[in-house]
Amino acid sequence: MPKIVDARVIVTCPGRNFVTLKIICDNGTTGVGDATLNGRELSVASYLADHVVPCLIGRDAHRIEDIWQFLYKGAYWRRGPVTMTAIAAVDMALWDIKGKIAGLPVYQLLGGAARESVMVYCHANGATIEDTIAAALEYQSQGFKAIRLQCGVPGLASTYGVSKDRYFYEPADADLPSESVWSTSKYLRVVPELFGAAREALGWDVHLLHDIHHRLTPIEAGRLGRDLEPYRPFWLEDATPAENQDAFRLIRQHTTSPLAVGEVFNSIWDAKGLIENQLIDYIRATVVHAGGITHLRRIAALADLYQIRTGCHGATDLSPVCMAAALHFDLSVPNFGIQEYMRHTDETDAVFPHSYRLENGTMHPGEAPGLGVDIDEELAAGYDYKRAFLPVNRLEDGTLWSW
Ligand code: GCO
Ligand code: MG
Repeated sequence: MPKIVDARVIVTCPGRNFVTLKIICDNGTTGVGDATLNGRELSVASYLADHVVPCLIGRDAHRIEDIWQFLYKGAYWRRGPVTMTAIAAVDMALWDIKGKIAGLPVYQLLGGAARESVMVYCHANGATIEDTIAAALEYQSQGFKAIRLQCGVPGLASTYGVSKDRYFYEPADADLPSESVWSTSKYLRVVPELFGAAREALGWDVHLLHDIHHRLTPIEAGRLGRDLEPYRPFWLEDATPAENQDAFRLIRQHTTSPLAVGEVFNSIWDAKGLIENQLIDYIRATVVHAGGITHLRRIAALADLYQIRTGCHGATDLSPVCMAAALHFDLSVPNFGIQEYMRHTDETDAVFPHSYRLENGTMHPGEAPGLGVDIDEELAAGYDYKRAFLPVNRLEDGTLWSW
């Protein structure tokens, strides 16, 4: 058996913070797992180093399921983003090790390719509708088959999804949380206009997506969904906060626009009601925040019973290690829908050399054994952790709102 003899938690900031777990076996095989929780990075690093790593030493690295159950049930305190991100990092690293020992890419261990490659969506955003459409046209000409559209809201200084940089989107931008101002009524006017202009400019052969980012009430989301129906959106994401899964019933009663939820979910229990009651169409949970490949497969299997498809979160705060793991999962899962793609900076890509590739709007994890991604520890050591918070949101009268 490959015995775990060491595990290191590596914190690095090549443009943004990433936490990586590297597990080392007695036969020299190593595996990596992403443990990044945006804005709360050091809590996962401590959870791993202080409470998980000591329990891993001496274990058989092949026993992925048993180690998962040990860390989940054995902690007594179940679930939560910090715990589940830490478990995910261990799980990813163990799949990486198993693949390397087998001499196979992880997707082969998960049942093999269920498709040739996976469709991704990219991000077109701009301060105005015109800027957003111009960016979308550029992505369409590069071969992307699915594009997320976000634009500035007239009358608001800034809004979610619109970056200062044309190519890189980084919301965790301040040493203490910056504050944005939000107006639902102003926002609800601009989105149908954006989608109308987009269909005119881009035609009907490209999928168009939009992220509401938890800001509407259920009835407001029902209204927006209905207003967008003529433009056939691929999905509306995070229409309303999902702590109350029943809230989505109200949205469903008012619109046939497809709904996607779950990037902040960390276990199957967050999604169970939404899935079993068919209140959503796409589940956005991903490897790093939902307990690793092992647990995400369980969520996908439940979703498959209800014709709900996957749409894994893939923003820049998910490291290339998570991206690699997500692509192995995507390629092999029967009910794959779409994968989010946001480019990492060159500095990040250099710290995490990888075999996955992007071509013509689709991605493939590559054929390297394991996950096909590594961390260059020497390079990583040159980038010190930098505290960075996500923004908070307030209504125009100062009331704190979901960001
Ligand atoms: C998305 C997400 C991100 C999140 C970010 C928070 O759909 O990609 O909403 O933009 O805001 O991942 O850390
Ligand atoms: Mg989102």
